[in-house]
Amino acid sequence: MALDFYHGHGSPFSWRVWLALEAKKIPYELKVLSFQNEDTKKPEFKAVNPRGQVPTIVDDGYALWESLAILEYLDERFASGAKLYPGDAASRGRMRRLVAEMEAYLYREGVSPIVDELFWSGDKGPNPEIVAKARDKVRDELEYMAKELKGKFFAGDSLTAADCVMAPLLQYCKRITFRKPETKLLQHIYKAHAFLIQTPRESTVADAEPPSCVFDRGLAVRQQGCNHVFHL
Ligand SMILES: N[C@@H](CCC(=O)N[C@@H](CS)C(=O)NCC(=O)O)C(=O)O
Repeated sequence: MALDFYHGHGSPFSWRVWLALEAKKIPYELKVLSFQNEDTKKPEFKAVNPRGQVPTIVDDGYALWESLAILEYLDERFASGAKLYPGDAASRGRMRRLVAEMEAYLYREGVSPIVDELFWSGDKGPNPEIVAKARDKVRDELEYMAKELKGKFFAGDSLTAADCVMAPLLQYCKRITFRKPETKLLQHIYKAHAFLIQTPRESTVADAEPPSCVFDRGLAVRQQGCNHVFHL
């Protein structure tokens, strides 16, 4: 039975899981929730996930949320497709380290403060010092992570958990730069990851969806998912 995947467009956390489902070739039913309509706060969804957040999966009646927990679950539960945490204990330890570093430093100290300041600071407006510091952090972390690439992806030629976490963050940087060109976040990232070479630069709609390169099941899924684009 296909598992249910609750997704919201533009959510980098939700993308992680979408990429993983595709890379692992797991059958799933895409359930797109609209942030604008506050679908995530509706009682029927909170009955599934009391936090009211995407991503959430339901696998044969078992509900799970938190993107990183879901990635590990999918990898253990399904042998098909890409191995998200490949290799021996040391390799898997490295994978968990990369994911933890991306979450703690690239996202929490870099991308997130930029988004908070530039898009959610309301009447008081963005604090330029916070934005500048966070921008430097994004630059430093991307330089650090670029050194961790082993070929096309973080563990060679096949997509892993670290790639599922990195790609949406890079796309997020693209969307920030499209809306706020003065951040110039893009200039740091084009060499950083294989996904960026394979996604169009211009379209904000395309940039709010997962990259097409892992979608070997065709356009249907992507089109189904195109109804509500999350505008940063
Ligand atoms: N730590 C969570 C974060 C999930 C999260 O923050 N999801 C946001 C979207 S980016 C959400 O669903 N927010 C609900 C809402 O805004 O209504 C994870 O890794 O899955």
